[in-house]
Amino acid sequence: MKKNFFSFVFALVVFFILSANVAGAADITLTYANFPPASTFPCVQMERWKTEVEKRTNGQVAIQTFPGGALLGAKNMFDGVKQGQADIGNLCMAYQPGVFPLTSVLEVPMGFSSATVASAVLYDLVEKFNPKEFSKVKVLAVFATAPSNIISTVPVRSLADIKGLELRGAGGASDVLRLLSAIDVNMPMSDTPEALQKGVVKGLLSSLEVLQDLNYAELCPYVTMLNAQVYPFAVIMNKDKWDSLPEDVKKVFDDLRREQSIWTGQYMDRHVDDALSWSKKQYNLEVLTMSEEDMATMSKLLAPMQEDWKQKADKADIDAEAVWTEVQALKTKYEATAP
Ligand code: DTR
Repeated sequence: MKKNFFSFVFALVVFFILSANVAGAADITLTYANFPPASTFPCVQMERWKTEVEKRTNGQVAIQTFPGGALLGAKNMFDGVKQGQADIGNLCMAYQPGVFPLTSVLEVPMGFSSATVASAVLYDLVEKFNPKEFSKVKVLAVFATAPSNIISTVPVRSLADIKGLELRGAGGASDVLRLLSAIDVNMPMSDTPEALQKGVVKGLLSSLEVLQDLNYAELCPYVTMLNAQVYPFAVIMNKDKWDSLPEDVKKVFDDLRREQSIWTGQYMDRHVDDALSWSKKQYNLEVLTMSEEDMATMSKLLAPMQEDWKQKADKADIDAEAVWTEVQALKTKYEATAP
């Protein structure tokens, strides 16, 4: 009898110690999937968001991050999050042409000066138009890369050099490559290191921070400045999971939306500069430009992309003219007063 009593007291003490520990741990754990390696900007922004969320919720929320496609890959990110295979995911709109008819407007080359400006424009655009393409998910952040340039294993000094060259792109970048008569090889960034290594492609059209983050500078001694389109990204959350969150947690996420979007653009811009300096020092990277005449010809060759986007948007029941006008107004505003 006495022994039973002591066992009971002991069990009670263990129970209280364990409950105290559990109370100290997070109440809510959310999974966050990302497709490229941890060194790249989509994952850097993911870790920054995780840190901020855990801090601002005083540890009530824990974020478990999965870089490198460990939970969801580039092309099944959107569906995977909608179906709840991950609570949160980071996707690149260019990897699923036709699925994001409104926000793909950013994939039309329009001379953005930076990722910061493009990200601010994209954020305001999503706020204003609340695109139908995201109606089944909660949007936690949107941002864009810096404008794309050619990173290559062979020197590209002119439009003639681009002709017939196998270059990798996705979405709007693929259209750019096709219109410039390159051989467009379409794939997500996560498949590109292998394609470059095997010589399947001679280069890619991308923002330049990957020279360092994916060590492309080792294989590619040349960059050609085109200042072409940007790639839009979104961080999305499963709708049911979002609906299940307590109000105070929702507020933390909502308060972070614009801040995180702009933070990512600013991080990217700084990092493009750093990666260029690093690549020049480490691998003697050569930065090439094309003649003014070729740049003017390029603008003419790419001009149809605007009309093409409008036609596709119209078909998706979007007021393309209104969206286009708004994008241009926002671009003018933010180019003048970078956030
Ligand atoms: N440039 C796009 C998007 C992109 C730019 N940097 C990274 C790093 C990791 C993943 C994607 C991207 C692209 O070429 O896919």
